[in-house]
Amino acid sequence: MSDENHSYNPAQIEPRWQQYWLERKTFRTPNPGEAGFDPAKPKYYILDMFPYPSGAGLHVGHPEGYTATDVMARYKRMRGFNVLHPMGWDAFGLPAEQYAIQTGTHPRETTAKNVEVFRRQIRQLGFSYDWNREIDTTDPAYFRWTQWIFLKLYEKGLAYMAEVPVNWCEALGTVLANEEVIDGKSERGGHPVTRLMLRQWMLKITAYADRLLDDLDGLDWPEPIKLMQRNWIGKSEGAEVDFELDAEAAGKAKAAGLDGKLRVYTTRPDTLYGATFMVLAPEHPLVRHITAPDRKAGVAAYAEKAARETEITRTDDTREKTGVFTGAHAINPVNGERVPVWIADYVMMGYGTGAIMAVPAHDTRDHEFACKFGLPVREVVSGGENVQKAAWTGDGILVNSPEINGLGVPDAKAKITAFLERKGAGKKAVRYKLRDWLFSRQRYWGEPIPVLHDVQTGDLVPLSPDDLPLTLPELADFKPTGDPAGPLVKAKEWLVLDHGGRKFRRETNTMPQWAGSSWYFLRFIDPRNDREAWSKEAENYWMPVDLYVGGAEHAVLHLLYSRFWHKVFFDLGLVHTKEPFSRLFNQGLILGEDGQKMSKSRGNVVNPEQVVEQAGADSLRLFELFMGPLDQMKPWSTSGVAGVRRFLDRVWRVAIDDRSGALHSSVKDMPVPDDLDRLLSRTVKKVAEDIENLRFNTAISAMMELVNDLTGRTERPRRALETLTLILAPFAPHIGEELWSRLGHQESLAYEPFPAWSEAHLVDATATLVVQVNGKLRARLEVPRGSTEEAVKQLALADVSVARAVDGKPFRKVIFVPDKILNLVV
Ligand code: ANZ
Repeated sequence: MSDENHSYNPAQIEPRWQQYWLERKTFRTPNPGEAGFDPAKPKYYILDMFPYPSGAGLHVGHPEGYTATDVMARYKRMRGFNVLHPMGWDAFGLPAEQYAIQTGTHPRETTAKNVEVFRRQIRQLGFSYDWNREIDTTDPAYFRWTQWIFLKLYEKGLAYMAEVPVNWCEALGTVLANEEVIDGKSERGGHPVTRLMLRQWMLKITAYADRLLDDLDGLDWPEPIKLMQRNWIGKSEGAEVDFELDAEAAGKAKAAGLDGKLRVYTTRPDTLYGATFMVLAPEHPLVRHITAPDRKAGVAAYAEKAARETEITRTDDTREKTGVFTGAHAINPVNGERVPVWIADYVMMGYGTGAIMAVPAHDTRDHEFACKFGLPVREVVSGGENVQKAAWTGDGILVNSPEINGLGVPDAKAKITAFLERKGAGKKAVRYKLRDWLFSRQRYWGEPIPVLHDVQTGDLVPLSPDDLPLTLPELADFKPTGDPAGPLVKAKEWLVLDHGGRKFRRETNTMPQWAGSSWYFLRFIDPRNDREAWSKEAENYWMPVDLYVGGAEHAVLHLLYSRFWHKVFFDLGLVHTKEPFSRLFNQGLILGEDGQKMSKSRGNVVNPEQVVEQAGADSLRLFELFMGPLDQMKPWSTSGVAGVRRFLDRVWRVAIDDRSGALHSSVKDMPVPDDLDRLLSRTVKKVAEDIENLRFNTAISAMMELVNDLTGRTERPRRALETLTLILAPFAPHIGEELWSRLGHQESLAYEPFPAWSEAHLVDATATLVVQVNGKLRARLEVPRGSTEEAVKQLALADVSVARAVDGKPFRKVIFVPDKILNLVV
């Protein structure tokens, strides 16, 4: 016998099984109608948020979600499902472009290289993706359909161009969507963002606001994500109220062709009697006309300053209130009171009507404003302590309000709104915070927008679907031009074209990063289709996604955009479900060993490749899930990895003799003893249920207990080891396949049925039986379940207190209820 070491060696077995799976296409998933497709099986579509292939490669946060979905995918295959489990690359994006600007390397090259690294790293972890379905959003064969979708949106009037206030990021040389601006800075890079009016492409997501809101109810999604979407859509119900301008201001407004009315939006029409002044957004079109001559300079200066501030700054409630009086007045429609009209930057032009009635007694911002400028505060809802000191925003009974005195807030709202409607001075209104989606970027590395501009007429002419894909022109210099045209204007030949005597200029803005990911889950179902984006048949079978796992940071970006597109597809008859993702799960962030967020600068980043080298992919996978509940934030731990590695060493040793490499001599073809059989049933059931509920850490603990038990045995029935191998395999598939083959199986275990458990085994083996003598409790006995009356009687009489009570007397009557009670009457 050689003294070669046959202990568990992942470095040897893991690459071999990865090769095996790839070569045999073990995880290839046929579509309906294709060879090998089994229509009798139910389907399960399980999706990861596909990564942006950054230059830094994979970090340990990626495999957390990917391992979770992989366990589920492998488990579902064993439970007899047709499983769709694909992977691809969300590869348009700023980093590759910025690298191109610095180095001149074409983003296509950088992207291809990064994809290469990601693919290798992901394959190294043994995920069971169907690599035949790999997609790349930057591939013309893919983005041709992204452009096709854009044409559909355009056709439906959902894509339009408009002069809009935008978030302009000087450092990035592009505009950004509201969702991409966080605290006044760009989401990527943290650069300052300013406001500018530009003509841009917009998508009419607001037309879907109600459906995006209502359909959240039916989704199995984490509540915090649903709440964030609800808040982002921000539906509010209230009233529009018209205040007449006083005669002088009204005259000036009318002379300028404007209405002599000041329309406000309020969610609290019940407080109308408490309106003591009005505030207009500084950009409000009335401002220029109604401002008194002696106030014009001050008002203009204030407006100019406000225009330069971002919306985020302006809505920051902690800032001290500022504003100026216009000199004009308006008339309150319910009491004829004359109130002053101010401008202030806390009123936004883009929300409601860009004007408010200020009720300082019941609105905190208005209260601060009134205090600062000495404006009156009038209580109209009782319940506050002293509204002169602080606004009362809660419920109460209406006071100082002749039409509605004595009513509660909801009744007062309804009554006053009806009153305004009768007077023709107002009506019910609904508002949303959601804005249309700014869809153009001044960038190179994105999907070209397939539209031409007629140079003479300025008309927009969409390309024909037959002209797609419209590919990117080659450029030598990717630098932003600093103007709204973007770098594509540099492609002189690509830019202009003559057609039928007309001269056209191509649209030079590209689509945002989010375009390709708004529909990729639909391409996965039919990725090589070159006649359509996806076939109806494939869509009917695979959609919706049954489980979607990814980070919570996409709550109001990708997860809202893709729901929007999906609803458009639904209206076009392209998909049969209203929602794309039935169940969503957010994995928690993995922190560095120091408990801090991983970052290059802190030097606490864990590289999965190194972990694989030291402990093996199966250990990495197990540890990713053993660390704690999937949805929680948790720190990395090197000793934790070593711990799960020791567990796998033990798994190996219960089956394999590590001196010879043969099956361990304790492994026997023998019936499974009763106690072990019960433990097996309990473990299998626990693991199955935990997987279904994404509670992987407790499933792993249960398997550890089973392995402890097996380690302590000198005889290990083959069936017990096979069961262990099969339930462990979804988590640690390499060691799973290796043991399975060493246990004598020729085929991969990927499609072996998941072990069954027996419910009968789950009930306790023993029962606690009560023994009475003449109705008096004398003993409690632990007996094997199903013990006979005779056996129980023997046991009972052996008990001292029972024997004493019976005292050798004959039984007059014996009452016996199996597993429950023995009553001896003497
Ligand atoms: C009078 C009032 C009295 C208000 C009161 C509130 C409390 P949501 O719920 O977010 O829709 N508002 C309206 N348009 C605005 C704008 N363009 N910029 C800033 N604020 C604006 O909030 C609607 C409320 O926000 C409206 O109701 C209005 O103030 C203010 F005791 O009107 B309210």
